[in-house]
Amino acid sequence: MHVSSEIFAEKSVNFAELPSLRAENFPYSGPHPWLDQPDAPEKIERKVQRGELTPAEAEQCHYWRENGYIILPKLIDEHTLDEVWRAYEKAVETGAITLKPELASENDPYPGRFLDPHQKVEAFCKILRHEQLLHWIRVLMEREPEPFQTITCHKGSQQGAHSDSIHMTTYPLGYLTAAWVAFEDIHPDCGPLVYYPGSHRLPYLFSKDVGISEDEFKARKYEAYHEKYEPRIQQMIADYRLAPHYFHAKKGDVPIWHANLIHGGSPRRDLQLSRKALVCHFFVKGSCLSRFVRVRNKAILRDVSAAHTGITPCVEDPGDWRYDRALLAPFQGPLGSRYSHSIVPGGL
Ligand SMILES: O=C(O)CCC(=O)C(=O)O
Ligand SMILES: [Fe+2]
Repeated sequence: MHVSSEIFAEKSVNFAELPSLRAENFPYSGPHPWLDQPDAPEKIERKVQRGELTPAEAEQCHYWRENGYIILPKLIDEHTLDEVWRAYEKAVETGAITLKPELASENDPYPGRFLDPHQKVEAFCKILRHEQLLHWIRVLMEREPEPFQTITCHKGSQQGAHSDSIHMTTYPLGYLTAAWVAFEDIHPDCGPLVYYPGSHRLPYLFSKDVGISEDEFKARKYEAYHEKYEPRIQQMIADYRLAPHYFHAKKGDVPIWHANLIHGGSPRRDLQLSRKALVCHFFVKGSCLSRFVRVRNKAILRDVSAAHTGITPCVEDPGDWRYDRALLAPFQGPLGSRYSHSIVPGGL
C-alpha cells in the first residue's frame, strides 16, 4: 500500500515562535483522519471498487468509523508472544529492567507497569513493527505509522478512563493510534481493558477545557488529571450514556483504538489474576506529536519546521532520551470543540 510521509497539516506552524506546545497556540488545522470525515462511507466503497481495500478491511473501516476501535483476533502468534515475554522476564531477572511494585493492596502479587520496554528488550520490536499490525494502521490512517511508545503490564492498570489525546496529542489532531496486545487469555476478573464504543466521536477534551494550567501541571503532574480531568470524562460517560465494553481477549488478540476513544483499566476484582499485555502507541509520519515527545522525535519537529518555515527545531541534542521539558505541556484549547462531527446525548 502506498502511503505518503509528507507533512500534511493544512496550516503550517512555526514551532520556534510558539510560547509553548499547547493547543491554544496552534492554528486549527485539518485534515481530519479520512475515517473521521463525513464522506468516509462512500470513500471506503470507492476503495473497495478500486481494489485498494478488501471487503474484510472495508468492514473494519466502517466499524472503526462507528465505534472508534477494531479488534484483530489472533493477530500475533503464540510463539512470538512467548519468546518476547521470556526476553522481558529475563531483562527483569538480570536487572536490566526494574519494575516498581505499584501495589493495589498488600496481597498484590504483581509488579507495576514499565514504560518503553522496547528500548531495553529488542524483542518487543517484533510486535511494534509487526507487518500486519502496521498494515492495519496504514489502512485506518492512510499514513505511514510511526511507533513511538510501549508499555508492559503484568496486571490490570485500573487507570481512570481517558482519551489518549490528553496525554499524547498530535498535530493535526487525530493521528494517534494504540494497539493493545494480550499476552495471555484475559480473565473477566483481572481488570480488563474497558472502552466506550463511539466515544471517539465526542469533542476532544484538553487540559485547558478542564482548567489545568501549565503551571498547575508542572506543580501537580498527574494529581491534576485525577482531580480535574477524570471526573469530566466520567461526566461525559454519564451525559452521553456511554456503555462500557470489556476486552475479554484471547492470547494474541489485538484491539486498535482511535486517538479519542475513551478507555481505561477496569477494577481488578481478583488481585491474584494477572493481565499480561503490551500497549503500543503510534502516530504517523508527517504529523507531529506533542507531550511526551522525546528527543528522538525532534527529527519530526525539525521536518515540520523546516518544511513550513525553514526554522531550526526548538530542542537540540539528538540521542538524549530525557523528556524534554519544553514539550511536556499538553495541547489544549479549541481543537476539540471544532472537531468535525460529534454525537448527540443518548444517541449511541
Ligand atoms: O492497559 C490499560 O489498562 C490501559 C492502557 C492505556 O490506557 C494506554 O496505554 O493508553
Ligand atoms: Fe490510554
